[in-house]
Amino acid sequence: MHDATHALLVIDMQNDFCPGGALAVPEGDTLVPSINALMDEFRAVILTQDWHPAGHSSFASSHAGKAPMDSTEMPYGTQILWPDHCVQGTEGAAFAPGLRTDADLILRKGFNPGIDSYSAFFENDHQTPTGLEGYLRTRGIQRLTLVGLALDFCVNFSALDAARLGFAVTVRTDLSRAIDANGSKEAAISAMHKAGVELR
Ligand code: VGL
Ligand code: ZN
Repeated sequence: MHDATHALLVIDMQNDFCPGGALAVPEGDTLVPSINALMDEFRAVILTQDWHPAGHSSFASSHAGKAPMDSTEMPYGTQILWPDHCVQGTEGAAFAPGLRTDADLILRKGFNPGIDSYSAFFENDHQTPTGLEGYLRTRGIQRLTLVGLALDFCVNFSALDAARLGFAVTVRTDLSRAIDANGSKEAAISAMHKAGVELR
């Protein structure tokens, strides 16, 4: 059992990121039993949920002439355009079947129509906070273990922000899977490594 300063952050284990979902990550669903078991080892467990309004600006369908996996320039930088996914209240946004949801906190992100939020800490402008940092600090949490989906997007951005904020960060790559668009998996692993994230 880890002590109370060490939290488990379970990123975006939702139907749309599992096989059969709108933005399926290969083998995403296979992580559920091991993540459930890992929750027993932590006194603090936080789940995140990608939670977009219909017509969100990260959806290709919101941009004339664009297809999923195209990019567009947003005021905050380049944005990959995704298939419609994790629309608030839909089955696709629900947690993967069997995932334990007896967590301390369920943090939703990506709800602002004009900006995406891969990270559990900041939206994609790297400035607008989600509030998670304050939640963790006021609970005295200093170390984080991250698992979930997707390794090269939401896990990666969350881990990089957490490391930058001064948390000690471990990513369990065995309990995460990547979308792997255009080499994004290797790029994410090297970025996390460079940032001092422990990868195991
Ligand atoms: C994610 C792409 C778009 C993720 C969320 O959870 O990694 N990726 N929205
Ligand atoms: Zn999303």
